[in-house]
Amino acid sequence: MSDDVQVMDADWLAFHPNPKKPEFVLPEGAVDAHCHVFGPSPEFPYAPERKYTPCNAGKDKLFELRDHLGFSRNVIVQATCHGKDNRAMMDACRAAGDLARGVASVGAEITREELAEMHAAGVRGVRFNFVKRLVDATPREVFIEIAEKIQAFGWSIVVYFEAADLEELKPFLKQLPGIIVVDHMGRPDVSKGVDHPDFSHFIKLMEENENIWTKVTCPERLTVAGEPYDDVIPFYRAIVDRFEDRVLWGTDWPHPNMKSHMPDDGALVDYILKIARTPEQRQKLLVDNPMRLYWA
Ligand code: 0GY
Repeated sequence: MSDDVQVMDADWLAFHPNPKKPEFVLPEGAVDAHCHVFGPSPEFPYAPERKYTPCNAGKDKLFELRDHLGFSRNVIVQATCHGKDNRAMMDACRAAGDLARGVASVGAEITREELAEMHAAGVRGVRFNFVKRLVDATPREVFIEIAEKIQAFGWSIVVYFEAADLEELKPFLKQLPGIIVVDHMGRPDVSKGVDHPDFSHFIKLMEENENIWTKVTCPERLTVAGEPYDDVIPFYRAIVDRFEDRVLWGTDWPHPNMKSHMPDDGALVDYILKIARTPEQRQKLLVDNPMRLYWA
């Protein structure tokens, strides 16, 4: 497949072309702790095994957005469309210098030397993905092996799964060493309401395991009601109010796989005021927590 065809093949919406300037002035040193870079494909081709083809969204666009929104730093998370080829993410981290960190996808064959090279580029974590529409299943032993290998580097682990899979995954999550960051609060089904046992189980998991953090991200993915995503607010508040030292926030730019609605990233920043209601919570969510996890 030629690169041109790949881009023409993009099967999800392009990111917002001109996001608003947020009214919420972010605290000094704020970190966008969940975002991606895609391609550009002529330089960094997409993985043959990918489940979707994104539009190109390279590092220059990401850094432009960072500055426009008022963030100081990015944590660039490897997305499935690039598979285990972490070059685009690492290139962006290197270009940003100390202003970006990365989270990689690797296989059990990864060597200590390769991990050291990633560490030098700014990588500080790996991502384990369990979302069936995004990846083919990886045996748990492989993840355990990777988790053991990264301990020498002090990295953390990002896990992505959907609410329905939590019960089955729980014993495995408890086995993982170090800090575990759950993407998008484990993707609760917000139509079931904040008091549904599925979400209570997620809260309980965090209560019982102090090494488990979460990202209070992606209202545009979790909403059922649509903009302005008010139906997701109670979920975020339930987490931020209980675990203010273990939460992260990010734009999720360029919003992979959004097929019918593309959020305005400036409006997403304003939404933070609804989910972290005190200046202290916002300082922890946007600065102290990500700095402690990724820059310490
Ligand atoms: C996200 C969400 C998604 C995709 C990926 O790696 C990915 O492809 O993370 C999704 O489709 O829900 O976290 O960006």
